[in-house]
Amino acid sequence: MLLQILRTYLRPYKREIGYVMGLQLVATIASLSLPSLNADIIDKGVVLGDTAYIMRMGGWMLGVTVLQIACTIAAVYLGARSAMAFGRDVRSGFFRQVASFSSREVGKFGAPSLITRNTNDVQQVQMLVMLGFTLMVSAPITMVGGVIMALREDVGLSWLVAAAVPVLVAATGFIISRMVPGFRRMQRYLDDVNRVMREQITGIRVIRAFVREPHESGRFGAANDDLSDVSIDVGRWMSAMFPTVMFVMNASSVAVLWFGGIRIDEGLMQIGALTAFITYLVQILMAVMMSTFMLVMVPRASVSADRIGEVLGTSSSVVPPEEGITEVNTRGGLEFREVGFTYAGAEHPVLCDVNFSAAAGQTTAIIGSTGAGKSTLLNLIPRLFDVSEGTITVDGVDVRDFDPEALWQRIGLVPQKAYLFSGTIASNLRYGKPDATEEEMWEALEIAQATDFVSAMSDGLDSDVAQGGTNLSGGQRQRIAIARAIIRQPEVYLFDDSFSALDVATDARLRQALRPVTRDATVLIVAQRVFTITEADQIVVLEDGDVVGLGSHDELLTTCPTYQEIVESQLKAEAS
Ligand code: DUT
Ligand code: MG
Repeated sequence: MLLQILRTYLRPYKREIGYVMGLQLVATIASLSLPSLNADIIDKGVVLGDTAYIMRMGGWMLGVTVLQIACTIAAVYLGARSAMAFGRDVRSGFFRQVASFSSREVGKFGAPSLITRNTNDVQQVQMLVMLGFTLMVSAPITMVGGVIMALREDVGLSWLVAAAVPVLVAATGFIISRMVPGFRRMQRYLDDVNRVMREQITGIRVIRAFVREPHESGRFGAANDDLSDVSIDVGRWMSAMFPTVMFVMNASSVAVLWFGGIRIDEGLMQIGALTAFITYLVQILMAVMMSTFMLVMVPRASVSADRIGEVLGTSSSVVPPEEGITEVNTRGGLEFREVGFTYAGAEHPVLCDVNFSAAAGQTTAIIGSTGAGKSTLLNLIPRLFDVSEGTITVDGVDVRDFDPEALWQRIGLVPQKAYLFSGTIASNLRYGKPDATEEEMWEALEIAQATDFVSAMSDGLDSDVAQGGTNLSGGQRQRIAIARAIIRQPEVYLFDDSFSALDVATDARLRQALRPVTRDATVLIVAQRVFTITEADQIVVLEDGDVVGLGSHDELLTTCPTYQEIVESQLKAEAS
């Protein structure tokens, strides 16, 4: 999965990557040639007292150093830019994918997880890419080239390289292998901390109301402690890393000096060659260490890549048609034909064999106990989910054959949980109709019985709305959501329990005001209160996903026991 993501998202940056590799190559070769030049200066210049040679070679070294610095700066700059661009592309691809998801797929991953995946996990992969740009070329060349150059200086000491490299690999490998499981757990605990925190922020009112703060603090504390324990554990091993590496490097330098000294005494080696040999050994060991370090990041990034790939590989269960229908001349209302629906992963269907039709100009009410499937039924019409069986038609056309835009244009949905976006009252209403004028907005608010409180707000239509509409009351939010649907003047109105947060008098007034607006439209009302729907043209009674009654209020009172029960229970509640 990691490879696949890298291949897909790095492809546009092929040319930049080529430049980076080229620049790194030049820089690495330059840095490999420096110790050897230095050795020449010492052995052929300093020892023989040849000042002209020293100046000439010194000039060379200066030139090579400047070249190396310039190439490294350019490579790092280009590499960082490509890696960041890579991250940006993955995030935007991820975002587009999630935007195409239906509620089913969003529910499968969960919002917090989707957010972590698109931020933290992408960053993990991006870091690997960045490190890869720096090391991919320089590390292997330094290792191989360093060995060759060191051998050129002196073959007699080569066994020291052969001894030092495995020692360093074993030491760093051991330390890193202790850290990897810690990294994994860290990621998981980080998720826990995020989750608990998120839950508490969302549920802060409930927590206060039930005096659960000590309990919740404890819960957060536990998750937080777990995270810090693991981090400390990892940190301990991490702190052992640097001394170990330094120890191996210095010990091998001492060994080179020791054995090299003996060889110089015997006249087998020159002083310059010895200094160059030490520098090459350090360069090789550095490259080995960095490569081991990069190898650690691979499993971590690969876990993250899997998590990203899972989302990128999930296609929406609601697929828009290739060539959707945009224009329909007839106004045929709404029809459910043998509709069945099962939530993903659920054993039992939520809706079975639902049949009814609602003509234009008719009001259809849906009533049923909690969990009967009313919201589900409504959500199937704008294709928040797709039916498992049967068909739903709007204007005689299967909703799955509509162009999504055209379908949504016909529908005004007021969801059970009214969601408003951060912005102003006006910006929220414009979600319903982007070019709505002020007059249209006030008109819609008037019908939705929202004029009073909106005009009482300090800035009227331009008053601020917080994210999710949390600075408004539940009933106020509902009324804005209703106005948002009305302003659109759709053919099909879907009210999901939209009057429940309104007091009885406002409810009645609102329905009164709605009547002229919805004269030619198909209206579906989900309601809890029987009196809200007594005047409906037809009432669908749902019980556990089955339609157990269909007819007007009076008909159902005589034919449908479930409906009788609902009515009786509400009358009793009113009387008491
Ligand atoms: N359900 C799921 N997954 C969901 C939503 C609902 O499994 O994402 C189940 C829970 C419930 C059934 O579907 O048993 C019907 O839910 P729905 O929200 O349609 O019920 P409702 O009639 O709208 O209930 P309420 O009156 O509480 O709004
Ligand atoms: Mg519901």
